[in-house]
Amino acid sequence: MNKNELTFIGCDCEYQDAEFVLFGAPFDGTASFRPGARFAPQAMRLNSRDGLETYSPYQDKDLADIRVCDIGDLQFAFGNPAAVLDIITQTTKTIVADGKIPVMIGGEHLVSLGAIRALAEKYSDLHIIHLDAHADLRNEYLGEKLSHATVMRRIWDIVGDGKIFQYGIRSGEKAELVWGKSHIYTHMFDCNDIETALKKTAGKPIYLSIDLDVLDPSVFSGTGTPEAGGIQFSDLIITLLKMSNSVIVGADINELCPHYDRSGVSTLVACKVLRELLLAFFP
Ligand SMILES: [Mn+2]
Repeated sequence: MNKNELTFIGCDCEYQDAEFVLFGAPFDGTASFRPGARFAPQAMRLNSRDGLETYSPYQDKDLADIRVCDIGDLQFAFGNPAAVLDIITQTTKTIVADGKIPVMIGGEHLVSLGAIRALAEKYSDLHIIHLDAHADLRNEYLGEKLSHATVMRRIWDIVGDGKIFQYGIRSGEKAELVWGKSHIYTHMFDCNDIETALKKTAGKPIYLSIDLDVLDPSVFSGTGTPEAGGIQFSDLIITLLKMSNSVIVGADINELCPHYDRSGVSTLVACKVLRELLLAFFP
């Protein structure tokens, strides 16, 4: 008999042996429209056990052959985004100091800021590749500087001009998109032209942040702020595979809200994206 331990499928390596460390950041405290992303990490673990193979036919690789330790969800006191971010930063620092690559399951998109704060401390030349329907470049949103709608602007505060490459963007206010033109690289509507980012980030440390609402709502409806006109699942996989030679030093996927898709398909889509992400960056 063994004790019951729920990890994402194939991610049950011991911590000291792991190359990747997976953790959940179940926070959705700044969600402005539909909350629920806090339920994503556990829903993904549970659904991955019965609904996902460890083997990827896209990459001919298997999660069983790579060393990933799922350390579970971080524990947050809700209601204080700054304190939540501190916990994510400290956890990420520990993982990085131990020579491992952090992979985070959100949560809402603000959680990316916590991980990037830690990685930018270690990598002064950190670049960001950001897949999303939303630009997330507002300086403040409803009076708040820390928000899912401001997260890329806060990340820009840290990394500065020319370091952020965003793809799939199809929503934002005019002012933030105009601001973006002189500070970051934005490719609207799809992930074609990812090669531009790959050329400019070649050999540089990259943090990859995937807001799953970059996918079309017909593929992925279980999210807080769905935006029509998104990319297909195959586009996302092709984009990940094109990045497989990049120096990825950390990654996250965020904004799955399992309860808005009663079919459960969105949760399984998120599971599959995570599997392909983990396998794409294993040498
Ligand atoms: Mn988004």
